[in-house]
Amino acid sequence: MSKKVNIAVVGATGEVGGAMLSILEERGFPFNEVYAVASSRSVGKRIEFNEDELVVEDLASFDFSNIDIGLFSPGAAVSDVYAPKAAAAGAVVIDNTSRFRYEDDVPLVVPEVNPDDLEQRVNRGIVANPNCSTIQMVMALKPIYDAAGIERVNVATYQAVSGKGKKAVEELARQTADLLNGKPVSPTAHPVQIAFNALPHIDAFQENGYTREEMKMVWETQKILGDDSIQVNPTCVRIPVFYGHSEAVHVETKEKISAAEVKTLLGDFPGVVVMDEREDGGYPTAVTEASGQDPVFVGRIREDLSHPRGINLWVVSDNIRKGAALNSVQIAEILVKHYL
Ligand code: 3JN
Repeated sequence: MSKKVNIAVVGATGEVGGAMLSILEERGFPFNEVYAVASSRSVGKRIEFNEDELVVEDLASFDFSNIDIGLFSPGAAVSDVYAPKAAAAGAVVIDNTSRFRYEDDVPLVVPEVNPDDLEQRVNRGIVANPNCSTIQMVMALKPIYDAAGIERVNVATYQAVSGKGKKAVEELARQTADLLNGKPVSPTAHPVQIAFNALPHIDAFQENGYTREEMKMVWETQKILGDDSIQVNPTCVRIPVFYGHSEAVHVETKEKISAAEVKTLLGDFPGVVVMDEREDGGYPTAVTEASGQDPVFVGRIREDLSHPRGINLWVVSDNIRKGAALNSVQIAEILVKHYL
């Protein structure tokens, strides 16, 4: 990478924005200037970056004409207004919200899976970053899809509270402490008590009985793999874990594939680490493997007892890193290398 670019991180004070800044630094991203941008509430806050400090600037008045890449994670309603403005000013926006994901002329990209879709960034100047639960699942599905085809995916997620933002992280810590101290709790960030509990409810309920988080997994898996015939049946569950989503994924392939073949394919796939020993701790977990790390970890790879072409997987990854900030920075790296 020779060129150096100007980056604006929009939503810089949030969980994902903060991780975007750390990851730009960690990966030696070829930036010239980096700007921290957020809503007026956060203007003037200071964020440590690259042995210096960034002072948060106001999104409402920020001038994007000097920006090459906008890394956006401010919430869908804010992206709705500001991503097109930034694109019109000449920046390529990588948007981490659901606002543009389902629009036909906006590419939805996981760099290891469908990097060539980035060609379509020219349509609107916007690239969409998928939902965290989808990203880690398609990373595990892609090599299986290429080798054996996929008819159907049944998935149950076990999602960390950080997916819901900083207030949800704080609420889990506070509720846990309060309950252990015999104090009552009243939920605010989560719909019901999250500490010592599991909630089958992430994002809004839809008319078909699924939640929007579940439908995101359906729509996004089909779009990223470029195959509307793949059937996806998700149940998304919030659990009292801080960082790292886990998923029990059951795949029904078109052609028979053995667990051993799947293990080899996944082991060779970039960004995936197979951890699959049939012993205590011989599988990945959110706390012991995923949290703070880059890969998507896959374990418990086994053939389905109840289906002739079924494969079971346990897929774990840091929802803030590969599920959001890292995936966006990887997209930015490809843009710099091949397109800008
Ligand atoms: O809850 C999670 O674990 C992931 C949540 C993602 C999320 C939360 C609020 C709004 C999104 C997303 O990225 O899909 C959105 C949204 O942009 O719709």
